[in-house]
Amino acid sequence: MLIKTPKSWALKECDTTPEAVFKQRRHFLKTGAAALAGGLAGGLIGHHAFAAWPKAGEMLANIQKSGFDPGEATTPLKEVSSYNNFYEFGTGKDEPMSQAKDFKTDPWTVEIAGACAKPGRYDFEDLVSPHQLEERIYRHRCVETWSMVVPWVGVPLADVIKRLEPTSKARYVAFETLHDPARMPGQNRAVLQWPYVEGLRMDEALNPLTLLTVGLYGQALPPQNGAPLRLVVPWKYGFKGIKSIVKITFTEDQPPTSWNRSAPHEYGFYANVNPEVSHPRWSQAKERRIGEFFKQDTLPFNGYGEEVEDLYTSMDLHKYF
Ligand SMILES: Nc1nc2c(c(=O)[nH]1)N[C@H]1C(S)=C(S)[C@@H](COP(=O)(O)O)O[C@H]1N2
Ligand SMILES: [Mo]
Repeated sequence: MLIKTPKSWALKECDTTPEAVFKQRRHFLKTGAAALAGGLAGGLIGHHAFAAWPKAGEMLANIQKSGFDPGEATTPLKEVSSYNNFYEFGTGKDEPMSQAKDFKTDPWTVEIAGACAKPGRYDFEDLVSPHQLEERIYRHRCVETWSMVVPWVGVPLADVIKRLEPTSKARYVAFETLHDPARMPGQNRAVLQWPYVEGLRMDEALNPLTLLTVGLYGQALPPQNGAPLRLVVPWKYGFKGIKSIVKITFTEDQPPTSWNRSAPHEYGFYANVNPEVSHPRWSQAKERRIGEFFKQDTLPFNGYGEEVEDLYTSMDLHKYF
């Protein structure tokens, strides 16, 4: 499709064009066509923060430190990027690192659908770049009882959602991972129903802790950690943190989630970290921090109770696990 109208922000530039602006405009011309072709509403794109989005392992610019820090030792990048769950690239913890090594994430578009005023196909940078990138050090607790402490980089999901203007019918937000067995070899096996899907209730999605994540340790996400765009929901088990997102849908009904669909009595929709509710096959009372020998107590809501317990006051968390 031919693009005739330049973006509104591109018109606002003054006569001196610094190199960075020139580069980001060129980048827009390269990638913006897909977004417009998909029906992007005018005026939604902010300024790109980058001439080109950094590749995995390259440093991200303009990251603001945040107050989110549990004050615990962070897990070395080497561990965070070599001990992974990402079944699209194998079920072994060491497989995603090797199998996702050449995974291409540029260009990357995200389809926005459902009950909102700004549906369409967006270049992922256009979803993220207008917002301030933040570093947030979060505890990361897997349902299999290992844990890490990770300095993620991202933007509050709430900021992005607000710009997409969900309607009053939007009670949930559904997320979908790329489905492309040629690029994701694990999808040639039916270990899960593909694509991987996840969901949050709207108030969970809007909670300030929920981070739409593009990096870790100041760098663009390595493929095995969900490049270029993943979710991080620190008070929930790790499987809610869906990786390599290509679609976000605002829904009226609770969306299906991969692990709940696969084993409903083992994995609930909520998946809040809860030391009092055992997994049918193991206790959730303790966890092993990667790199440490002794187990430690698991905290309710993974230690984020103050921030999130109001979301669940009227709910029986044994029933809604
Ligand atoms: N698409 C997709 N997302 C996924 C998974 C997956 O298999 N596929 N695994 C989940 C699980 S079980 C966990 S614990 C976290 C692990 O994130 P990390 O590898 O960055 O630590 O990713 C989650 N996101
Ligand atoms: Mo997990």
